[in-house]
Amino acid sequence: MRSAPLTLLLSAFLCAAGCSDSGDGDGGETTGSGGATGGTTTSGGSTTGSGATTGSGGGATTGSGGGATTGSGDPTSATSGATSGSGGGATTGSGTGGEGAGGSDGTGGGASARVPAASASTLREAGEKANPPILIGAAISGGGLGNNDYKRVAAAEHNYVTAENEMKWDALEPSAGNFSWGAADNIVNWARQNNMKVKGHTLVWHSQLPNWMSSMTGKANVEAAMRRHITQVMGHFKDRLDHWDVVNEAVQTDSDTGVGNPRMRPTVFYNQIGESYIDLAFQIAREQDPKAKLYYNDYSIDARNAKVDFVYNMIKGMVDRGVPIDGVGFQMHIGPPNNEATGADVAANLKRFTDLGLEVLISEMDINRCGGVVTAEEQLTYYHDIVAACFKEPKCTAITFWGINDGRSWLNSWSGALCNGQSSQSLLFNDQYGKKETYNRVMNALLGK
Ligand code: 9MR
Repeated sequence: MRSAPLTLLLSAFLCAAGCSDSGDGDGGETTGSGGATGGTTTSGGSTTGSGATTGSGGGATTGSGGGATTGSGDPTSATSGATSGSGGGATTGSGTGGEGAGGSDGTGGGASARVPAASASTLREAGEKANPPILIGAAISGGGLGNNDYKRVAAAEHNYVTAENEMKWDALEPSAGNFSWGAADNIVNWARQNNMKVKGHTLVWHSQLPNWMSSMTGKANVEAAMRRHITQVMGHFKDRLDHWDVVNEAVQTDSDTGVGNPRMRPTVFYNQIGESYIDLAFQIAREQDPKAKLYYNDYSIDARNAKVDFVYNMIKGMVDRGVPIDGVGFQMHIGPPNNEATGADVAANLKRFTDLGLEVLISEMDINRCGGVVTAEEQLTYYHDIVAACFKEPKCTAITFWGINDGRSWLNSWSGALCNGQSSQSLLFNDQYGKKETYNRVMNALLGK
């Protein structure tokens, strides 16, 4: 693992993970905005919240899921009845696929190891035939869905979708109390037509937060606005989504590589409510859906560093207090501007969190080649070993890649990623939607090779 150059550290510090979306000219994609210091998106609206509901915390406990079933091994069907309770989980399996024990979005129950499929012709098939199954996801953009090749590859290879930008606060509630569902509905409906499960991303985050919200003052106002947003958004998608990133990137360090002075990020939520905003967000989400999987999601908690230690203590505190959290998403943005992690690093980190009784997910994986920080050979090794680390852990329930093809990667156009307009070469498919060697390494890992 190489250390990040000073320029990288500086630029990373100035812009927390993710500032811009490259797209490739199809239009229709949200441009990024906002960084660690708060959103810069334009939107009107009042600065005070309104329309709050009252209510008390949910307080549901976590529960280890699992429990699904025999049958097709299709995670989208296996998940539907298996969100709570314990148990489930195969300890062995034939590896021929289709047995489906354990449930794809359960934690694998008592499974001690995941058994790979004997063969598969797509990533999705490899995930569905594994025992227990594992969801194979991609970040999907509205612009991408305007391209037939993109749609074909996305649906053939994945069974899990995260909207890249369309379900963020600025997209869904651009002005106070006024919600805009169209772009998000398009992605969710397309996913469901293709038997893909969707994870809502993301309910509470400092970035891509409209100005009316990021500039709000007063604890009661911010609590009320947060409650309204979570309630309305989860309510709108209630019959279609039961996975949610509830709080995203609540912790920061001096470098976006996860090194130096870990601390709570000073967002409008933290500044006005205090650290308890995180518990509150999960409690509100649990009130909306007693069965949904509720996740905390963050970047640069993949390597062994100060940030993951801090996040571990934060999450352990939540579990100890009975806060209704089901799992933790490791974004897995490897290379500039974020951390570099080996398979062994990732395995060790996943284990710490599963030992708390939680699921873990790889939630936004890409490996950036820009700036010469990660070599071609290192990238292939990381792709294989990191995916294998998740696959081998039955409580690692999903692996999502942050995009489909290199040309559309968010990394290409963000200065912190050192690409200067060049391709980040960070994903599994090239610009003609052909499979790259990175794809082969991921497939090998999913087949236990
Ligand atoms: O890929 C997203 C990009 O198009 C946006 O401009 C950017 C804005 O912050 O957000 C990107 O996605 C981020 C995700 O929502 C949260 N984790 C970091 C991701 C990459 O920046």
